[in-house]
Amino acid sequence: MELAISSARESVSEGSGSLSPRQLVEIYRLMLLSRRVDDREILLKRQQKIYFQISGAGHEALGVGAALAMRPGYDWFFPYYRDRALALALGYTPADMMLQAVGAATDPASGGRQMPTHWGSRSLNIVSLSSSTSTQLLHAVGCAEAGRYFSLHPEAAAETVSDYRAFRDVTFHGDEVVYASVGEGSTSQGEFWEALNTASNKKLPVLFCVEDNGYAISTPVEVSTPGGNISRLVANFPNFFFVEVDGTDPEASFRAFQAAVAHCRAGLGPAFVHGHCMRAYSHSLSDDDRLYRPQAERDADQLRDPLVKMRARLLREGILTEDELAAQEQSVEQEVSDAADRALEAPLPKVEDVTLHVYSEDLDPTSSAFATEQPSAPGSVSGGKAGRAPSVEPRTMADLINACLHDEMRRDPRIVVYGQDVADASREAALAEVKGKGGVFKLTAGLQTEFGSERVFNSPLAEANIVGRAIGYALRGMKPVVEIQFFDYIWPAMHQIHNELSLLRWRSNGQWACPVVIRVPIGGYLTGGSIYHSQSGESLFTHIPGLRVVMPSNALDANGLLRTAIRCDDPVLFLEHKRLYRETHDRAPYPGPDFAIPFGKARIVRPGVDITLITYGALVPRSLQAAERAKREHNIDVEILDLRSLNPYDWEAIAASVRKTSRVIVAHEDMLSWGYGAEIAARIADELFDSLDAPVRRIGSLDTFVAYQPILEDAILPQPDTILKAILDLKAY
Ligand SMILES: Cc1ncc(C[n+]2csc(CCOP(=O)(O)OP(=O)(O)O)c2C)c(N)n1
Ligand SMILES: [Mg+2]
Repeated sequence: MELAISSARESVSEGSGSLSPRQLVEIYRLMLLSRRVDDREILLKRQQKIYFQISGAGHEALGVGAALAMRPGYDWFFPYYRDRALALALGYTPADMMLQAVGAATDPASGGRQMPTHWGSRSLNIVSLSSSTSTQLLHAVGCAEAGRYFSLHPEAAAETVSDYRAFRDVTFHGDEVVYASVGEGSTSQGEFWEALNTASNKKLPVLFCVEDNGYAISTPVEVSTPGGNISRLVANFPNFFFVEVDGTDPEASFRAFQAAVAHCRAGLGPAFVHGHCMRAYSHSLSDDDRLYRPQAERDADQLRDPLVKMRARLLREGILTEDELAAQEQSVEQEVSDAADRALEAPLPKVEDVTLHVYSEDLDPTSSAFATEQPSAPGSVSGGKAGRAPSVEPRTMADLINACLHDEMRRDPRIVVYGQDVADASREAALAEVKGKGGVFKLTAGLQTEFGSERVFNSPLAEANIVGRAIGYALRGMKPVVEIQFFDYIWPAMHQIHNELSLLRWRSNGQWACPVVIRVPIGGYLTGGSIYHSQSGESLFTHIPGLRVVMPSNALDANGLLRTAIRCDDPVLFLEHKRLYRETHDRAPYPGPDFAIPFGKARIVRPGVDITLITYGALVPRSLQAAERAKREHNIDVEILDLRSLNPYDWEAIAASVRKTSRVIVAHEDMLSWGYGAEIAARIADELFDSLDAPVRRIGSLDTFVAYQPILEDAILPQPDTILKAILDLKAY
C-alpha cells in the first residue's frame, strides 16, 4: 500500500493531467481499506471487543484527495476523527488503528489512552488529536508560525543541553504546509474563526478543510451555519485561496487540494477547501440517524456514497472488472482481518504506568539543577528597561519579571512573547516617536524594541487564540511565553488549557508536548478593581493534571520562578499578583541572568514555634503583619510558609513545620469553599493527624465576588485582622 500511494503521489505532482488508471485503482483501494476498517471495528464493537466506534464512512474521497496532494512527514497534520482515509493514505496502517480500538499498550498514538480515530504519529507529523471540536485549528496556526520562524532563523533550531530544548527535535521546511480539518458543524466554534483570523492576517500556509456532511450529529447544517454554506461566510477573509468541491469525488477533491496546497506552498497565504461529502453511517455507533433523518433523505444520500460511485466508475471506464474488484475486496478484507487479529492479541497497557507522562519524564522542575542558590554578585546588570538601573538597587516584582524576560529571550532564540497589548507598538514606525506600551502592567516593556516584532507581538483580543497558538508553537520546539491580560479573562482559554495544553503529553503517551508559559496577572486588594479585575481561582488550575501552577509573593521569587518556568519542560501557569507588582516591601536587587528557584520549594518567611501559617501570594505580606502583631501583642510565635508554587507544592516543608508547631492555618485570598486550602487542610488532617493539637483552620475570602466599593472589597477579602483573629482563636483552642 505504501508503495502504491507513493507512486500515485509522485506522478500526480507532475501536473494536472488526468489520473492514470493505476492511480485510480490505488485511490479506490485506500478508500475501500478505510471503509473496511470501519466495518471491522463496528463488528468488534458489537462483539464487545472494542469500546467505541466512529466511522470515516462517506469522507474517504476527500481524505485520500488531501493526502495525495500533501507530503507525509514533511507537511503537518491536525486532522479530526473522520479522517481515517487521510491517515491511511499518509501511511498509517490498519493495524495502528486496530491497536487503538482495542486500547492496546502498543497503540502508537496513545498507548490505550484515547478512543479510536484519535490519530497521532510523530514520524508522519500527525499531531495527537483530542475529541474537542475545532481546538486543533489554532494549534495548526501556531505550528505554521513556528515553521515560518525556524525557516527564517534556522540557528534557533539548534539543540542545547540542560533545558527543555534538549528534548525537542526540530525539523522544518521552508515550504511546508499545515493541514487542519473539521466538520461543518464545528465551524460554529469561536476557535474556528480565531484560527482563520490569524492565518489570514499572517498569510500562514494553513490548509483548512471543512468536511461538510450536512449534519453535526443530529443538527442539520442550516441550524449551525447561517445560509447553510460556510464558504459564503468566510469568503471575505484576505489572502485565502478558496475552493468548494464535491467531496465524494476523489479526483475532484485531489485537484482542489492540489491547487490549495500550491497556494500555501508558494507562501501566498492559507487555503480553504470546503468539501461536500456525506455520512454513510450514523454519527457514531452510539447514534441512530433514523431518529432524525427521513428514509428518503437517507436513501438520496446513499446515492452519493463515494465508495459506490468510485466502484461504478472503475467498472464503467473499464479500469477494473468485477472479478478484479472482488479480488481487491478480498485482499483488503484480509489485510483488515489480519490487523484485527493481531490487535486482539496485543499486550494491554500496564495499570502501574497510568500516570506516566502527566508531566515530563525528562526534566524535573523541582530538581536541584534549578537551585542556583544565591543571586549572583551585586553589580551585574540586566539590559532592557528594568536593567538600566544598577542592580544593587532594590527592584520591584514588575521590574524583575521584566528583567527575567529580557535575560531569557537573549539566552534562547526560541522564546516568543505575545498576548494582548504586550508589544511596545504594533506599528513599528511609531516606535521612533513613542515610548511604547509593553503590556497594560508594563511587564513586557522594551521586549519588542530589543527582540523585534517577530518575537514580541500583539495578539487579537481572543484568549483561546493566544493559548491555542502557543500549543502549536510549543509542539514544534519553540517556547511561547504568553500573557493573558487579566486572570478574570482567562476563561475563553480554559478549554484550550484544560483539554489541550495540559493533556497533550499524557494523551499521546509522551509523543507530543507543549511546554508553554502563561503569565497571568491575578488577584484583588486593588481598591476599585471590582468583579472583573480582582478574581482569584488558582484551585481550578491546580486541579488540572499536567499543568504546573506557580504564584510568587515577592520580586526575587518572581524572577527565579519565572526563569524555571521558562526552562521547564511542562506547561506552566505563572500567576502574578497585581497588587504585589510595585510594592516596596517585596523588592530585591537584580539577581543575575541565571538565578532560578526550583518548583515545589516553600520559603520560610518567618520562623516560629507556636502555629504554622501556610500561605502564598498577596496573603504573605498580610500574614506577616498579623504574625508580627501576634508576637508583639500576644507573644505567639507564628511560622509562615510561603508555598511559592502551588502545583507541585512542598509537602515536606509543610509536614516539618506542622510536626514542630502542632497547630496550622491555611490562608489564601481565593474563596474559602472548595479553595486551594481545602486540599492542603485535608491532607494535613489525613497524614499528620497525630501531630495536631487542634483542628486545621482555613482562611479565605467570602464565598462571593469582589465588589467595587472599597468597604465591600475590604469585607470580602481576608485582612491582617482576619488572620490575627484566627491565630488567637487557634492558639486558645
Ligand atoms: C467542543 C465540543 N463540543 C461538543 C462535542 C460533542 N460532539 C462530538 S462530534 C459533534 C458533532 C460534530 O459535527 P461536525 O463538526 O459537523 O462533524 P461530523 O461529525 O459531522 O463529521 C459533537 C457535537 C465535542 N466533541 N467537542
Ligand atoms: Mg458534519
